[in-house]
Amino acid sequence: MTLYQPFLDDAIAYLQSRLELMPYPIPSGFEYKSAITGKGKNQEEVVTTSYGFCAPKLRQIRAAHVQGGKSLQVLNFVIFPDLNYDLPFFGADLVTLPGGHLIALDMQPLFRDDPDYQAKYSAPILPIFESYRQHLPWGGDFPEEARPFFSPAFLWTRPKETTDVETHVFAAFKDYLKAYLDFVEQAEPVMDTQALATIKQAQLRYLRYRAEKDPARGMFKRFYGEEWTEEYIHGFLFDLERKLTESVVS
Ligand code: DBV
Repeated sequence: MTLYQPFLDDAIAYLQSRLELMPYPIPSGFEYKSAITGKGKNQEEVVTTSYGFCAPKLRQIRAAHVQGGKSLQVLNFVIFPDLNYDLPFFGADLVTLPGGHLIALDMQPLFRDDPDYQAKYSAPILPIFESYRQHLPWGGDFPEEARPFFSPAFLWTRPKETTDVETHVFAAFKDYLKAYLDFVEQAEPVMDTQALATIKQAQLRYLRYRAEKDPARGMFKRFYGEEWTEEYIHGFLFDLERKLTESVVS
């Protein structure tokens, strides 16, 4: 059992208990990818597995799980709502590298600075956020340009101890996911043409930023090569632009 496997198992079981999950297609060759890294005694197999679902109101629920031994474990888990809902994105970036743990957990807003939007989708999360602050303090250095994509309830932390990940981070992950599904349950479709156009622009802004700045790009290129990596990023991890071009989503 690796560090983030329980997170993944719990999340999928929980989603299944509350939503009508259906499979989301994963391009062939991307469900499972393995490579050997390092030399001699330091050789290690790095395996990346992908998971994809959709559900009513949710265009894509997807996870990438990287397992490369004790000091390389990553779970990146994102939920992209349908374009006719004003729902935020659920975003979890759970990263363990030789340098330590790095945790990002948030309901990433479509409209960061809109007070009504904040009242609807950030304020209800603040009590959860506050309840973890003592054990999971602010993680410090953070790319300034990423700020517009995170809410005031952004849990960003670098736990020193693995037990903090197994306990507090796991609990926070479950609380955030539950709160997200509560939002989903309550969400009503947006009908207004102007509002729909604004949502689409916000989704594309987010998606382009994430695809362009994906912090895992370097790692994936080293393990699996450039071609595989770019196809994985644009064809699966952040695929909205492709899907719009194929006009599968309107
Ligand atoms: N991050 C991803 C995906 C990953 C992934 C799809 C599948 O978006 C992993 C894998 N994140 C990952 C790895 C690192 C980070 C770091 C491997 C370490 C990179 C390294 O140190 O080499 C939140 N993730 C980070 C960082 C941030 C985030 C802020 C620190 C990197 C830095 O300082 O530049 N999540 C990340 C982010 C957004 C988000 C920037 C933007 C909207 O949702």
